[in-house]
Amino acid sequence: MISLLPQDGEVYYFSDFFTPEESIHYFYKLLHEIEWKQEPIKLFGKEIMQPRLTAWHGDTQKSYSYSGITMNPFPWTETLLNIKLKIEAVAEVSFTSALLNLYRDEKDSMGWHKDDEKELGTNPVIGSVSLGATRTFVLKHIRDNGLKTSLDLVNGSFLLMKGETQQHWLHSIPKNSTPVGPRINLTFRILI
Ligand SMILES: O=C(O)CCC(=O)C(=O)O
Ligand SMILES: [Mn+2]
Repeated sequence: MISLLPQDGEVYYFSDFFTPEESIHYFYKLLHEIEWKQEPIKLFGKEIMQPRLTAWHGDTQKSYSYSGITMNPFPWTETLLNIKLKIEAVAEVSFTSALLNLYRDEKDSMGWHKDDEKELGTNPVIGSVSLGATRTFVLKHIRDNGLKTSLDLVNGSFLLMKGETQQHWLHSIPKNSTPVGPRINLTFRILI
């Protein structure tokens, strides 16, 4: 496997991880069975609504703080457990929870951040599944100005971030310049 990052972390991309049939099935299953909500976040002391819908599922009763909000997990669904089993075989870890994101259209996005909450420990392994519309994922190095890489996350793909990635790189899903349909992203994590 070849990392997409030149230094300071490891990112691996599997474009055809799920078949198109599986991906469409999972997409509609999750679209309907998940209680999607638009949650507020604190930005520079002000509460604003997140530019996407989210949900938090996992096998722990511990709550999790994310971008200034605390999320209480819903239990795993059968769909999420099936997906989790399949990615764990490649990631070689056991995930304890997942943050679910629904980008309704091209205007929904996720700003620059690292997944470095203390509940994730040092050098977390993060497994990210993409279903539905293709969106661009951008990574930029924190110190090395201009060190940037981007890739299109397609339907049925799996992205694995590990090593020191969350210490040295920020990532984001920018708004899309052209109209796109909905996309579901699942980021599996390990809460310690
Ligand atoms: O939608 C994506 O691919 C990224 C999601 C993400 O970075 C996150 O949930 O922390
Ligand atoms: Mn993230």
